[in-house]
Amino acid sequence: MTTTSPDFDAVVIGAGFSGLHMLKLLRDKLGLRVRAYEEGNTVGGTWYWNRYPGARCDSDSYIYCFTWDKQLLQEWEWSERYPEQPEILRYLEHVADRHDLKRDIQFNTRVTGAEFDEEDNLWRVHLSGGETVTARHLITAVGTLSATNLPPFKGVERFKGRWYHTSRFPQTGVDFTAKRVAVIGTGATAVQAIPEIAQQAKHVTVFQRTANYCVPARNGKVDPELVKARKADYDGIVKRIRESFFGQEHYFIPKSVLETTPEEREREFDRMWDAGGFAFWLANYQDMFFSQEANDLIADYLKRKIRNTVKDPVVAEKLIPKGHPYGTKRQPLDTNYYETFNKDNVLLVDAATDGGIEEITEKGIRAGGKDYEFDIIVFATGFDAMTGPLKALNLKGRGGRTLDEVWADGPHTYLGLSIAGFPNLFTITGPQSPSVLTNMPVAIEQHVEWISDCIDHLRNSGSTRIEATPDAQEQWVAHVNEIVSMTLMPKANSWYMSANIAGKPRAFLPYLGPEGVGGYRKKCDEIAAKGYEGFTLA
Ligand code: N01
Repeated sequence: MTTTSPDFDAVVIGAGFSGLHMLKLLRDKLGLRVRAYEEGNTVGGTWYWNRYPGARCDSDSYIYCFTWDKQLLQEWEWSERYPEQPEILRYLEHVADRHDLKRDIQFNTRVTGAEFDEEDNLWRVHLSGGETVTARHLITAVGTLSATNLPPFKGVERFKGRWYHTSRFPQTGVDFTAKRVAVIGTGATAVQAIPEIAQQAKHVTVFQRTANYCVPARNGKVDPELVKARKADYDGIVKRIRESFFGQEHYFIPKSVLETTPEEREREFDRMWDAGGFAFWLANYQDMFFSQEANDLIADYLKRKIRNTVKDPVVAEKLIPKGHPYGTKRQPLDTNYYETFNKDNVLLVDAATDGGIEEITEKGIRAGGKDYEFDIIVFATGFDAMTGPLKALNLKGRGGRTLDEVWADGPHTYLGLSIAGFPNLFTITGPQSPSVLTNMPVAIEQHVEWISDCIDHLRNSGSTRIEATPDAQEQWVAHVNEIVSMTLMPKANSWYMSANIAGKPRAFLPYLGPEGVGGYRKKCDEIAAKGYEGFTLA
């Protein structure tokens, strides 16, 4: 083994929330030589790419931000409870400028491949410009929902109008005025976009494959007194969200819904419904995710809400989810979603009752044997979640093994941040970590801090290599799967279960630990304290 000095101590891939924070810690805290590569022309990641109408965060803004810049927590003023994409992008630009991060980020540069050099213990990283750089550590900050899923609909190339995927909207926006628009999909993205598009367009047709349970976001200005109180309590807030289950100030009702009277639970449901946001999903009765009977009671309330809101009973029935328990798919937050289907210019085409999409034609879409004509088609068809962005990097670990090979039956990771056979690689919010089941910045900060501490430890102990052991990894995979099998989550054909992509092996992608991201943090800290148990250091 030689000890060739790499170009960089670390290469970070991506300049969204996670890449910016990783760069900051490694460069400014550890004093390392770090370079970040970013495909976009500026920082932002998810918030750079997702520019569709209505794009905004679904977590409350006071906790959807970095907590490591305490002064910025005091200074920054969010305009709303759930700010829109441009505002979040402005925030990330501000963070990058304030900490002078851009000088170490190379924009408009995609990582096209990387292989681990076993001789020199470093990664050779290939860039879209043709350059190759070397780094001791390779850290992926590529996001969890960044590999666009454009299903292989027959005939897309024939369509004479314009089409867009929500995750790749043009920077100049799209003018829907006087246009006949199709939206394919009814996930969290479509639920945000459809009401906005319907306000502009001449006509909107929504193609629904699976109906979703939506709850109101209740966006708006936040009471200045509450803003003030939160700013005064940030130390407490940060401690609470870090130790919490979901990285939010939401806590389950410590009771079975089956033990409540109809009046009592109706009161609680109304309270959560009125509060808006994720309360209904993440602060409901504790057996909601475990007992079908409990779940049915909660789902019934939401079904009533849909029937009460949507005027046409036939449309309402189409919008009522049939095949999966409530909460087992990501909760979409809505602003006038159900109300939008009361508009004269909105039509719902439901795969189950009207027939699914057969093909894209020159003039529009054929579904259920019927032709629909459009000027614009919007694909709100989601992502190849979690494993997709990592596989797209074309990484080669020891022996030239690829992620396609080692993940042929679904992801295998240790703690969701390391992969056996891929030394010196860290995956921020990787598969089998809490990631998407939390308020993302909380999960990101936990991973970034842990990785930074780990690299510091390696440096101090003179190690040039760290790798998860296959045993520790397989125990982690078994643990992830055991926990989720105790819940109702596997009953849904969700992207959490890898079920949204044809041919993707069915596997639960995130980690739903018994104590959520708070418990996971403790577990990761214990592993570090035991000298990085489950890893080999050399
Ligand atoms: O994607 P999705 P998304 N034919 O996969 C349908 C996050 N997010 O972009 O349910 C017909 O949820 C698909 O149907 P089905 C959030 O974590 C965050 O909406 O698979 N339809 C579904 O209706 C979210 O969960 C925020 O049967 C097809 C839709 O397309 C994640 O991003 C805001 C199809 C895709 O829904 C992804 O949400 C928005 C096909 N072949 C989103 N393929 C924030 O708060 C797919 N569909 C920051």
